Amino acid sequence: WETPADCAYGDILYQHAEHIAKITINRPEVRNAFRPQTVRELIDAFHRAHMDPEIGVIILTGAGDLAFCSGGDQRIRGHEGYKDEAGVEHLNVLELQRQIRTLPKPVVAMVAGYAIGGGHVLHLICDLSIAADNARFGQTGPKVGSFDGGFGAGLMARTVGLKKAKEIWFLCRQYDAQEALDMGLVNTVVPLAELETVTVDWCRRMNQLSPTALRVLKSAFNADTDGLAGIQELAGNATALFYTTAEGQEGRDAFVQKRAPDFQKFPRRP
Ligand code: 2NE
Repeated sequence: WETPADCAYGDILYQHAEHIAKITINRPEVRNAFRPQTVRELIDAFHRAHMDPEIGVIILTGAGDLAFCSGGDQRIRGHEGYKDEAGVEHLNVLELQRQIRTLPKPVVAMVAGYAIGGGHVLHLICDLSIAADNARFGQTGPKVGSFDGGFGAGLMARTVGLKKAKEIWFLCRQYDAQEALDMGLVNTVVPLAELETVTVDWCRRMNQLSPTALRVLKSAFNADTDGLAGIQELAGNATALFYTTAEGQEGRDAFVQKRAPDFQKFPRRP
């Protein structure tokens, strides 16, 4: 993995290799809990990977073997959110969730150890989750006076079914990697020592495939759940593809050349 020279983060690491970006939450002393700064940096790093035409797939992970992410840093939880350096309170992880969900490249959660609370929702939001055999999953919200009633509840129910999603939130149990696999919460479970090799192998496979097909499919999977915003995402892909056609370009050219467009030459397909 290589770190770009202009990449100086405090709470995370950004690395890339072979058209894959790896974004690592780097706060192992608190099981990779996030604070507003962590989330700000994650948003910046995901934006970087999104905009980089050399990157096809993104891995999200946590530093060390003990945790993927343990959610919001409870030590700096204030009155109505997580306090930043200036004392402003945030729930900016919700913005990060939407970003991961809508950016048009596959995002893979590489999970060793705990994915708990808001950290559990982060892996849920990722397109694929690869779990090490030491991974443990669960929500703690009702135990620590919190909840995620957005994707944390709705997407969870779509992923594991309504009864199981309610169990996860209402009992605040932890589930091991095999249980997570059995309920469809992760895609595969691998020995801890093979976690990165397998994850990179999956990323390489996706990078062999059509980026446009993956892009449109990702937005298609969001479309019904996300309502008009989901349709906008899917339709944006249709617009971008239409722009590449002679028919789309005829409208632009006619405007620029100050003439009437000639759409008669284009077929009315059945
Ligand atoms: C993650 C877990 C299960 C790990 O347990 P264990 O036994 O392996 O480690 P330990 O000793 O609990 O934790 C190690 C150190 O990390 C800190 C601990 O306080 C401890 O610090 P020291 O005692 O060594 O100083 N630590 C761990 N998680 C932390 C956290 N989230 N914030 C601050 N410090 C943390 C176990 O540690 C655990 O259950 N952690 C708490 C999980 C949790 O409740 N997360 C918040 C859920 S709410 C949320 O994330 C959220 C939301 O619901 C809605 C919006 C946004 C966020």
